[in-house]
Formats: sequence, structure tokens, C-alpha cells
Amino acid sequence: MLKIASAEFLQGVVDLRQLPKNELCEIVYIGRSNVGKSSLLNKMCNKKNLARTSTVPGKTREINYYIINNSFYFVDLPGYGYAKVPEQMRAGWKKLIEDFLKRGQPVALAMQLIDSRQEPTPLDLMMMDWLEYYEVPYLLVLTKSDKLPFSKLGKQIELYKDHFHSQLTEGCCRGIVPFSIISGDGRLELLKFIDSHFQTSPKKKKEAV
Ligand SMILES: Nc1nc2c(ncn2[C@@H]2O[C@H](COP(=O)(O)OP(=O)(O)OP(=O)(O)O)[C@@H](O)[C@H]2O)c(=O)[nH]1
Ligand SMILES: [Mg+2]
Repeated sequence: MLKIASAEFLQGVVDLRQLPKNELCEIVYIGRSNVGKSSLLNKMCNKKNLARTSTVPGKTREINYYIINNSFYFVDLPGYGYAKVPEQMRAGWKKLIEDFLKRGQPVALAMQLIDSRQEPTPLDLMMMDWLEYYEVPYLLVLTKSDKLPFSKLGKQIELYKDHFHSQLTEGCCRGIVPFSIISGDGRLELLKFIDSHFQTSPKKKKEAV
């Protein structure tokens, strides 16, 4: 079982030329502002203040790199869908994310976060289309699962399974995982998925040949 022994902030990237030189395996976190990306990252690492969280949406504006166990990266992409963001910045975000996905290095695993109480937004669906297009394996992570009664959460998961049936069976979606920073729901499952996706990382592939 994968254990996170160390987690450190490495750098914030606003321009792809600033990407870390060391091409390690990347686990990428994606989702709209306020969905709980930074909170999830902290929970995964069992560190309270590794990634800054906020009640004010739109806090994370850069691609933030964290180095885990000195051997792979957690990458926190800037949140989207924040209404107060000027149009010009929104266009900048789109370009940054798409350039990030289509640069040479494949992403080992992406986590597409969606609030468990809500339906996916048009931008969530666009992100998932991009992940399918660039053939990035990803998980749908339903955040803040503690905010739903157990039976409602079960129903919501079933709805998501139905809705994304083709992505789950023929596409790149590897599963749907409820997550909560309060109950710890989903943490071990995500660690297992991360562990099993290291094999597909570029470094491992090169070493295997
Ligand atoms: N109840 C509950 N609240 C959560 C959970 N995860 C996050 N939150 C709360 O949701 C709010 C937003 O969380 P963040 O982690 O800052 O969200 P983010 O996606 O990083 O937001 P941006 O950086 O703006 O893109 C904070 O008030 C968190 O405490 C959860 O599992 N359960
Ligand atoms: Mg954040």
C-alpha cells in the first residue's frame, strides 16, 4: 500500500516554461473553484496547511507542484468556473490547462473533482472531454461526501455511473470515488488508484524497456 511519507510544496507555475525540469510521474487534481481540491490534497498528505484552502473561491490561480516522497508530483490545477473572474483571465486559464495537457509528458492519473451534491457543470464536462481526447486516465471524485446522507450519496453515485457509462466502459474514466476530508472517506481508495497508475508513468515505462 502506498504511504505518503513526505509532501512539500515545490513551485507555482503560471507559464509552462517554468515547469519543473525533473520529469517525474504526475497525479493531477482538477475541478471548479471551491470544490475542495486543496483540501483533498492536504487530506491525502495528512498535512493541514500544505495547500492553501479558502472559503473565498478562486484562491488557487497557478499550477501548483508538490513533491511527494521525493519521487512523484501532486499537481493542483487552478480552479475554474468562478463567476467573478474577468473574461481575459478565463481565456488564459483555458490555454494554460490545454497546453498543460497536450505537452509531451503524459499525466499518470487525473482526479476530476465534482461536488457530490451537485451535477457536473458545463466546464466539468469540457474538462472530461479534454481528458478523454488526450487519453488521460482519470477518476471522478465526488467531494464533500459528508454533506450528503448515506442513501442520497449512494443514489448520486448510481446517477453518475449511469450518466458516464460510456466513459467508464470504453473511455478513460477508471472509477467514481466519494471523498470527504471530514470522514476520511475515499482516501485509501485514491491511494490504491495512484499506486496502480505508477506503472503507466513515463519514467516507469522507460525503465521497463
Ligand atoms: N464539509 C466539507 N467541507 C469541505 C470538504 N472539502 C473541502 N471543504 C470546504 O470547501 C471549501 C473550499 O475548499 P478548497 O479546498 O479551498 O477548494 P479549492 O477547490 O481548492 O478552491 P480554489 O483554490 O478556489 O480552486 C473550504 O471551506 C473547505 O473547508 C469536505 O470534504 N467536507
Ligand atoms: Mg485551492
